[in-house]
Amino acid sequence: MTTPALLPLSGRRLPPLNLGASAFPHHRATLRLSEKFILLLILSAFITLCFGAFFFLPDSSKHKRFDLGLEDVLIPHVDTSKGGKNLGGFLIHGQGHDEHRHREEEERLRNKIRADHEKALEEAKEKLKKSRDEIQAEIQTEKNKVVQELKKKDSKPLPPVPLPNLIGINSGEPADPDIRERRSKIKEMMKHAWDNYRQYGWGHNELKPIARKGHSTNIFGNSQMGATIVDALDTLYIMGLHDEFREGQEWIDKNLDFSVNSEVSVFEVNIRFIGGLLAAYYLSGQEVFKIKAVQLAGKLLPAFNTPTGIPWAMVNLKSGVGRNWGWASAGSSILAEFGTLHMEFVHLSYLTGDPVYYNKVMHIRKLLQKMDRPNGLYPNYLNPRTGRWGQHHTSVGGLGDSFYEYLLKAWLMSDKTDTEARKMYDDAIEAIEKHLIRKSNGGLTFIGEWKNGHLERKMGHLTCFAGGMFALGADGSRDDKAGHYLQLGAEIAHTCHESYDRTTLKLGPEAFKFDGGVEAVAVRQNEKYYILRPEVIETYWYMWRFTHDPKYRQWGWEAAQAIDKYCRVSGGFSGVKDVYSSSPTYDDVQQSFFLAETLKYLYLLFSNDDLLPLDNWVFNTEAHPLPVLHLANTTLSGNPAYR
Ligand code: DMJ
Repeated sequence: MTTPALLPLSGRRLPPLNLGASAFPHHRATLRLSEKFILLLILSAFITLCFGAFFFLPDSSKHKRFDLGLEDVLIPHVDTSKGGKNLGGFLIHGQGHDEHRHREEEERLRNKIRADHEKALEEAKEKLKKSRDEIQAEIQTEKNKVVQELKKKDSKPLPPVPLPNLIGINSGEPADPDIRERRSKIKEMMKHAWDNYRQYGWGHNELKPIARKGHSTNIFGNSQMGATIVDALDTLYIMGLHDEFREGQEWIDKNLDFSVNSEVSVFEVNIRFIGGLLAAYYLSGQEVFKIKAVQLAGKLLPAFNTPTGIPWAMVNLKSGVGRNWGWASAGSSILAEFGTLHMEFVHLSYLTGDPVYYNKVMHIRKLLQKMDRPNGLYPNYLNPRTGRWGQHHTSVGGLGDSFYEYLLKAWLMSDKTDTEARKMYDDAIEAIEKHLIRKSNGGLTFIGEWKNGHLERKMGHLTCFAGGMFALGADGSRDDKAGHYLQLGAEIAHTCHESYDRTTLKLGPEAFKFDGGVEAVAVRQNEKYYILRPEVIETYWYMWRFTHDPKYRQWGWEAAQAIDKYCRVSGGFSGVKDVYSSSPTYDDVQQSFFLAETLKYLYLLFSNDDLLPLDNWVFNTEAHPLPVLHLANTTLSGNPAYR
């Protein structure tokens, strides 16, 4: 707008109107502007008049507009021949015009409303004739439609990322016919576990193989997220069970939905679901797995909204509200839970180009680095509000285990460039060896737990994974102690084998003691169970890969036979309550980690080393293989280790 200079407000007087522009050529532009100003005044007076007329229309006219609907009166039109007033292309009818037409119009509308009501009544009557189930099914269909719409919105394409070199994803057939036969047997066991889950527990998290129905535990909240499907996918893939893999993929594509009002364990969902989906993505290249993993990760992020950034143990997937386990020391988060996110979160940042995941786990690492550590050990409990340790319990088994595992694996996964993680691992292992590892009177090396100021001479089944970890970390160890750590791995493998061998069923108990004349045997009744856990077989497999000592295959085969003999039922595989009893009772749960880990490690034990070679793949704590990221030419935002 050019008018301000012409307005009196500017303090300048308007020049006199000059009709002959040529008389004062230097005023030509000003005079034209003055004319425009007058025209503008006339036009605005006219518009004001028209608006006045519009607002002062008689009331009855307004009522008609209400009755008939605005569009019936404001009709785009320019024809004023019937007495209407033309305002900017809209024709407004005056009072008294077309009374007859209005009445007809009203009548038509009333009839339409009546007909609509009758139709709605008819439909309601029809609905009432339907059964409760039919009505619920219809409601569900509507809900599904809404969910599908939301899913479409969520499924934004992710940026293309160069895939790491994926080596050895479908070979490994051993030449030895005996080993081949053992491998086939493991595959058959997988098929039995899967087929029964497929038949009786499909879509549920786990299976009750005796009751032949779905099962779940509090780690999955009250959700039905098909944990077994997601956890089993990569095992199916490497075993060449492609039809089953596709079934799983289809279920995930159509049904796996994370907008559920359910409070889940952040750790379990990360290692089983995100780890499982990422591994399935890398192995198969199917985008759906990557998309689901990223969607799910987004649902876990609110768990990090604590005063320290140490995440809550649980988060409600819908509301994002987090909290800790009631049993954890003074409202603490658990070391093995918040310390077992690194691998998956780094891969998420790599695949999405979004540093948010990477930043969350690096923040945890930095915070832990700054803390005092009693005897150089990391206690199991840390309060996410205060940033202080809870009870000074330390364990390489439950509550602590996979934190140490992920320090080592962060280094391996970064193509050995994340030296900060390696240093933290080396420091921690030195402290563990000094304070927690002992030899029993009978010469068995065991890893105890630090509790209430003394060493408890008890080892958990969970702790047996450490044999494999020591062997995996041998190469690259400080002061070139590779031989020492491989030996330590072998000793732990031996002790854990003893814990199996000293039972009636040749299956390991949940925890075993080295005290009061007892060696590698469970004493308490509530520690005698075996729930299809993988840790001992996991260690056999790592030891086999690094030593090729045939005893590890032999020990693995003993365990596989014992599982097939004592845990197999017609509806799948079940845990047993007492490994020292010749007539054990079942716990009636087929754990999802049996398919993800136990059977996968057994299968790998009887495969050649070129199936998922350890130079190229790092297994997360749920045995989901993730490729080593060779990021020499790429960067992962903000990670100095990857520059
Ligand atoms: C698995 O879910 C994982 O290995 C986890 O780290 C702890 N152990 C269970 C199976 O025993």
